[in-house]
Amino acid sequence: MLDLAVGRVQGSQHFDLRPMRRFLLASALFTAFAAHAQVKVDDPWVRATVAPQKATGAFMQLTSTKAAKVVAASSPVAEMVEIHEMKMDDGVMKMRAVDALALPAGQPVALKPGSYHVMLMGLKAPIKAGDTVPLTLTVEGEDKQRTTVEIKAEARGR
Ligand SMILES: [Cu+2]
Repeated sequence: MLDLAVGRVQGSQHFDLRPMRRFLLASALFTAFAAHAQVKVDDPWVRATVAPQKATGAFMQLTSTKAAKVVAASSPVAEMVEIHEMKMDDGVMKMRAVDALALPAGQPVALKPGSYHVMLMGLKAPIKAGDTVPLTLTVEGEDKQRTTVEIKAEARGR
């Protein structure tokens, strides 16, 4: 994204803009990109499944440059995708869907087995170890601006 912005600013020099206009264009682009939270995704993976299992979890570590939250998730391999939380409740491990997953600025948030995860439900086919599973997360910043994060998660055996 940043490379694209730099390319566009350099490309504008072909139009022979006066220096002031060129400066304004560069500032406008910088502001546009700075307004969005940038989210880094580390080690995304999905637990492989065997038929007739219709659901599985996706795990990763997310670090956002600015305070933001994950408000939605989707994947072409599943009919429904939710953000889930696992918690002990009366000695029983239970999971439930959450509306949003908070990403504090600069702090890594782990989605891992036994904790937060992306739940893939209504799988269209079993997910084999080694498969690549595309996931899209929708992230909302404090300014309510939404961006999407495209992820390629590797399927791993249990
Ligand atoms: Cu779940």
